[in-house]
Amino acid sequence: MKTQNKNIEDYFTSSKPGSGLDLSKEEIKKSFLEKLFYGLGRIPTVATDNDYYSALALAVRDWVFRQYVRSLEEYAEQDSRGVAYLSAEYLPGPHLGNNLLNLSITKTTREALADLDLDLDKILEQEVEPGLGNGGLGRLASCYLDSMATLGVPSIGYGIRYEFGIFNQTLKDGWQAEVTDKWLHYGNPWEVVRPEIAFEVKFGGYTEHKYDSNNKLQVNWIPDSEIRGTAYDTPILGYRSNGIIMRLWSAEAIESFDFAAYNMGDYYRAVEKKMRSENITKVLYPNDENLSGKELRLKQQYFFVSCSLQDIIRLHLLQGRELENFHEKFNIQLNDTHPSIAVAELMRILVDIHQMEWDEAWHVTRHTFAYTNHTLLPEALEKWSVNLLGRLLPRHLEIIYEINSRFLNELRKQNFSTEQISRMSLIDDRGEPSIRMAHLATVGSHKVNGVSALHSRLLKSMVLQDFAELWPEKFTNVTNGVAHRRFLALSNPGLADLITRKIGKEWLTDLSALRNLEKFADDKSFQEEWRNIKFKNKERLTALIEERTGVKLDPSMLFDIHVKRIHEYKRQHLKVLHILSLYLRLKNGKGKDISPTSFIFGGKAAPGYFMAKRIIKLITAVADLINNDPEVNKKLKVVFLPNFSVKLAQQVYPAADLSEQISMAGKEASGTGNMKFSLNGALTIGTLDGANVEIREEVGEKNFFLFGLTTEEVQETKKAGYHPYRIYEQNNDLREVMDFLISGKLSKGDKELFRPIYDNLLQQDPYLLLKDYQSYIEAMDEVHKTWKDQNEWAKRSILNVINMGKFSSDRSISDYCEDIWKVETVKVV
Ligand code: B1N
Repeated sequence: MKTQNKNIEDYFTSSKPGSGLDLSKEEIKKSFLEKLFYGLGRIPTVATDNDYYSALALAVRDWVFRQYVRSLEEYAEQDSRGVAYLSAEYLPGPHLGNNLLNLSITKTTREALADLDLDLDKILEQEVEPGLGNGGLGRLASCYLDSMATLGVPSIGYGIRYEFGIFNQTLKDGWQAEVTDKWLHYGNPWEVVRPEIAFEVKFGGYTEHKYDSNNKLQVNWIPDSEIRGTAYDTPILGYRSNGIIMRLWSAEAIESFDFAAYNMGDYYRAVEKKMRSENITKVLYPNDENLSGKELRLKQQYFFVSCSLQDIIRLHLLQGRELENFHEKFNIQLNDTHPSIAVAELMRILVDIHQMEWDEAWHVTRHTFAYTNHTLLPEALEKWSVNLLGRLLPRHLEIIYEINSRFLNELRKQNFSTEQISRMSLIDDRGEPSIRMAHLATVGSHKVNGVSALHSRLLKSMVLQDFAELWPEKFTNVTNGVAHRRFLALSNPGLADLITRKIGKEWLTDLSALRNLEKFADDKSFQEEWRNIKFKNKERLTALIEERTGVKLDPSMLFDIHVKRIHEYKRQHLKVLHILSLYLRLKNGKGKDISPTSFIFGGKAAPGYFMAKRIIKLITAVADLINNDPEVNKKLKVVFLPNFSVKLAQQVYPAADLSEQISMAGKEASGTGNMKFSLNGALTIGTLDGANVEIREEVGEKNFFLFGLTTEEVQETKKAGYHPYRIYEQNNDLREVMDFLISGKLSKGDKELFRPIYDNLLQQDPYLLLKDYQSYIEAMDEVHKTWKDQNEWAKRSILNVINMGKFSSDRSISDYCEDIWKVETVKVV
């Protein structure tokens, strides 16, 4: 089929496809029924809810692709510079509701289905979300795809199609139990497999070095295995606009059978080889910020990087371009160091395969990549042992050594000290030699950014200090943002509706337009409407929590919510200490000032993280104690909501009164939950960590409950020699709370169950819970006092929401476009 000089629309003679926006009820009904009958071969008498979901999803996918195809044409015409976003994780959340919103057909679809006696909400409920990420980092990648689509950034998101995503969390006797995720079990109507977009990826073996007839060194990599990666495309639609593709790679064996073995009758051995290759994309590593250093993880990283780079180069060459100007046409953003082997892989492709001179290839490479750092935690900084990397990727190891030797020579020329040179080297040879992936990513990129103002500052003064001194212009900040259409328009329809009634729809594409609500902040009737919406959201969450856990909350209580991955630095256990202090106050008859509160926790612990799992057990033990004690359970309720996910998050944030953002200062790179809570009208209690600092600046000091040490004070405290035991000795309330942990009252007399937490806090307390305890308690008392004035609370809630403009991922993506990618957006409507 010839497409040159012809618009896609010209192929449709009878009816033009137009856009997928604003479809009529009849069009929706017709497409839905066609998909149900002819797409799935189902009639209503036998159709299940999942059939209805699939039929609607398939119909919607057509309209989404329609928008995507129109964008493609536009992008091709403009010949614009493109972006490839490389991320080992994505957490898109359910697609259906968001796509309906972006096509502006939610209401019409609801009516179309009602005509057929079907309920849209029930159908939406069917969708199983792709849990292809651990937490904030994966969700951020999905927020960014949403904004890149909306703003019209010619882009593609590359990643891994894990067959099993993040485990499902259940509770057994109050402990986390992991259940395998099976998101593909009922099929996935959103993706399209592209068997013709498939690449081969090599592993292992050795290299041969030879000089060719021109005396040029030729390196040949002879691998010992090869695996094929096939593309699965999911269209991601922007708001009433463009679409882009999330392209995930799935591994398969090149030959389905090992024929030699098969012919000899060893059928099982033949199939085993196939299974081994397909292992690569089987399962997501469920660790966040604590890396496993496992061989399979490195294989996953290289596998998806290699497929993605081959694909990007294919696209570049397809357009008749030369590789010499690859970097002028493509930006590749590295989402943390997980895809950073790409630096060596691009060098290999340019030098070994396309015969480019090293210096030129290095110029292209360094101008192609940009690197986003997401963490300063030492245990999360990726390092691969030289031994392992050399065994799996022998040629890449040589290339990394070459990059390093040239880089260190530069430093020597510039008179860097031996100490500095060994600190900056890509190879850490203290102990078992390993590659510092953050250094590789930094050296191989033209820009390096942190994810909040504070984090970017700390990145420059700590982890990458030497590099920041060498290349100050390379370092920049892009504060994270969130997809406000998903996390406000879609998940909080009541609030979205009120906002739109007052100020129109502008905020959907420009979140800073929320400032137009300022004049209503003091308006009593507006405050009342605001409060009613929150109350309804809390009623809905209450029903969900009762259904899932059996615990019945009271929606008139303060909903104090702590949801995020369970990690010691995030200090869920500090929240527990506070709850126990309230409990003891009530028990001692000193609780009259306490505002009735429901404490809601959620979040997964890495399956091998001992302390995190014990913290979950502690929360559920405290919940059991308090919820079953009639002396306190009118004032306090505690619940752990299992299996926190994007889908659940969309129901949790809109129901929150108070957002817990209580990490030890200097540890949370940004946080994005903090933004989603504020966007939905929760007030924050938090430390000066990550993006909390900027949230507080935007919403105003008065509308944010601050406590705790600053990053600098944390550093000083540690430097001076920290002795948590002394704080314990001096603070009577704290001592009572701590001793309660090992009293056996939380654990049917078992005094040892929580001793690991107790001992850790009294002996090391690496995240300074005891040091921040008193300040946290005082800030919480202030929260309870403020809650008693419901008008004041509503006013502060309104001021939170209307000042969230900065935290839309649209703003973040605009920053990336201007500061890092230098791309212009191409809007298609
Ligand atoms: O990335 C988020 C930030 O908002 C959070 O503050 C930060 O903690 C989070 C290894 C990570 N940093 N590092 C990870 C995830 C998976 C993995 O295997 C590390 N996640 C973050 C978005 O910037």
